[in-house]
Amino acid sequence: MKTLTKLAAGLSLGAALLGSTAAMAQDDDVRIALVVKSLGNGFFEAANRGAEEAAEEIGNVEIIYTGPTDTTAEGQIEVINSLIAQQVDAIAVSANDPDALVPALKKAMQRGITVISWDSGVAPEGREMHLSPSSHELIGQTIIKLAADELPEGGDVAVLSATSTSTNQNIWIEEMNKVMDQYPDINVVATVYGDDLADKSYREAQGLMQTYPDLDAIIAPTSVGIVAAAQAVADAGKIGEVNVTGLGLPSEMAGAVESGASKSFAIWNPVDLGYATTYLAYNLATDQAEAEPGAEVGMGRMGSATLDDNNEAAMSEPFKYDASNIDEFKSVF
Ligand code: RAM
Repeated sequence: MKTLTKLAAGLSLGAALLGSTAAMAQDDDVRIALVVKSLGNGFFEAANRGAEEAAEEIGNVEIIYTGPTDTTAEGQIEVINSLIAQQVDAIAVSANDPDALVPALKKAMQRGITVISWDSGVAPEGREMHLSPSSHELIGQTIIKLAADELPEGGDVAVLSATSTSTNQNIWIEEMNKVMDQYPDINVVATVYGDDLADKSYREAQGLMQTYPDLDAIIAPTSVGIVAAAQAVADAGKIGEVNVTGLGLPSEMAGAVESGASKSFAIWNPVDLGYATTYLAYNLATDQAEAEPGAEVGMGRMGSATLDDNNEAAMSEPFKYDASNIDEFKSVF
């Protein structure tokens, strides 16, 4: 009897689930999952604001903002598998690793889910297209120039990156290294990884200052690392000795600019990036565009992305922030 009741309960639950799936399938909302490197990162939260703005503009889009709690590929694979099970229409991922996500993303594409990467890319076989915030070369050149401009006599600089497998940071550092011959008096003494975790980034910055007592600058091409490094410099009493620069959000870096721990840094608009990504995912998922070399895919108020031979496009240029303009932007993103 008990078993029968359980069975009946199970059946009606099954029917309810089926019912709700059917209801969802009838729903014509396009469900776009914005998979971020990790939750709790202000950069991605700003991108999500842009995604929501695009969703509202388009009308029939639901944004599922999701990601692991730490910046691992394993965490993202779990998230992607659950999105496949939920039969979302599109996955737009900022990857913690260019290769590790490919099998899960291929599975998603085989099930008819549109897959794109943005911010931090996945290998071409794991996505239909990739949207970079800006040209890789330009970002690499920008981060070293920001440091070098404050060191007219030259000096020692170190890089505090995100994770060692992060696609975007690795490309930017590679591009930076390509132009180091333009800065013969600047030495890059080390590259360390704070994994986009505030506490680990802080400890790595402390470690750099201990190992290299004459360090002149820390370049952190990550919005998490740059804030942590500026805090470590301030706490070590090294404001004026070690300049922290790289990529950060004006809202999170205003204190560091005010204290002098950071003379300047750069970033593109993360709200626009999330907005543009949402339009791309929507246009591909609804077959209004196809991801192929030369294609122009609409990005709403951001114009359109023209895909290169690798189905990649870049959004805009990084913008420099310092004491002259930080107040104006700190409330924007
Ligand atoms: C962190 C992330 C992100 C990167 C920014 C600049 O938030 O690593 O991928 O684009 O920094």
